[in-house]
Amino acid sequence: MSADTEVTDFGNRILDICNSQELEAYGIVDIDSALDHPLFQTHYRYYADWIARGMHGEMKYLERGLERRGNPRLLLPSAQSVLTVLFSYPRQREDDGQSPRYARYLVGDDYHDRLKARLESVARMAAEARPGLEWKVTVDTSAILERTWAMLSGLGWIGKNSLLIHPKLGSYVFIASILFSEKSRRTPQVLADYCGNCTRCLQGCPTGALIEPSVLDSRKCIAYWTLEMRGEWKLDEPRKPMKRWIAGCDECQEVCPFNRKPVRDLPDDPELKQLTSHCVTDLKYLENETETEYKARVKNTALSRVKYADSRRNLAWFKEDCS
Ligand code: B12
Repeated sequence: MSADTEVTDFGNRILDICNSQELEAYGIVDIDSALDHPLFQTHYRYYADWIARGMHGEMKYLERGLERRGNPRLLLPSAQSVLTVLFSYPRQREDDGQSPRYARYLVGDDYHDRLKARLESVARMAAEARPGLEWKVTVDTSAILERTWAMLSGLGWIGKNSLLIHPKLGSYVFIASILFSEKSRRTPQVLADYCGNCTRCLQGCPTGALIEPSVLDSRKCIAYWTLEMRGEWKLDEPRKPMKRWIAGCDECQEVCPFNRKPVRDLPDDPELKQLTSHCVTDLKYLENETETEYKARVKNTALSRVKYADSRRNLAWFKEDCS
């Protein structure tokens, strides 16, 4: 077998593995061709500018990761290709119009652990036939432009809500990736942008955080306030009402036409109840909850990122808005 055929086979082999694992949407692209692509260059410049304008607020780790975002080889020096996989997630429990609300991505066990395990098994299968293959799985926390890589792999476009929208799955998807030390011989495939004239997300954001199409100022974003900001309110502008969100926010996704149709079988009620049991909406319970009880409730879920003191603060904001 020539070296070329072997290289070509690697891309196919990965896609076959993803198919056999029944992954919903995936794509692979070679790093060299992606780094040279105008889309990558534009996105990287956009990222640097966004940081320079302070739109990351207190998320200092986004500043530190600037250089690595421009070159995945700073994460894995031997990297030649990037596989990106999308995982859709189900709805939250029905909103009763008065209780505190949690974002959808919090449903179930912590997605970082779940998706990492799934992609590690993909990588191990790939390595079986290729001794010496090096790989690195990234889910959310690595300094990599996840949405840009998803876009370069033909998985969707960046919507005006700044999220990756897959034409069938919509935007309620997690993005995870694997860097591989072999080439896939696949060049960037970029889908057209189907947002068109629609501006529902821009209008739907209660706090005006989407300051231009696709440009999110975190400092105005409810998800940032409730998940990432530590301690008391410290921005110059007064806080705007938060539409009862106490952990994350889905307003700019709820209004998106691409999220209208459920894209996968929704768990039946008992299953959904169990998957959302940590997203407690009972105000009386929340008001009296101790730190020990809170820690036990959020353990192994993505909600554990919100520390007890900040969860109390979020609840106080909810009560302020609803009084
Ligand atoms: C920091 C962060 C946040 C911040 C900032 C959000 C943001 N829009 O950047 C905060 C805390 C606000 C946040 C909120 C949420 N997040 Co978040 N977050 C991240 C994280 C860790 C980094 C994102 C980042 O680099 N932002 C920096 C800015 C500059 O990126 P950007 O605006 O998207 O711009 C990039 C491209 O889109 C493109 N681009 C975008 N707009 C434009 C415009 C122009 C003119 C140009 C040229 C280029 C361009 O260039 C940039 C470089 O890639 C990623 C994981 C990762 N490693 O990437 C998850 C991630 C983006 N978050 C995710 C999720 C689920 C959410 C929430 C939905 C959670 C919730 N329900 O509360 C909200 C959504 C809010 C929103 N509308 O963005 C998912 C999004 C999945 C998807 N479909 O896209 C990700 C990918 C995590 C994951 N692995 O699944 N998040």
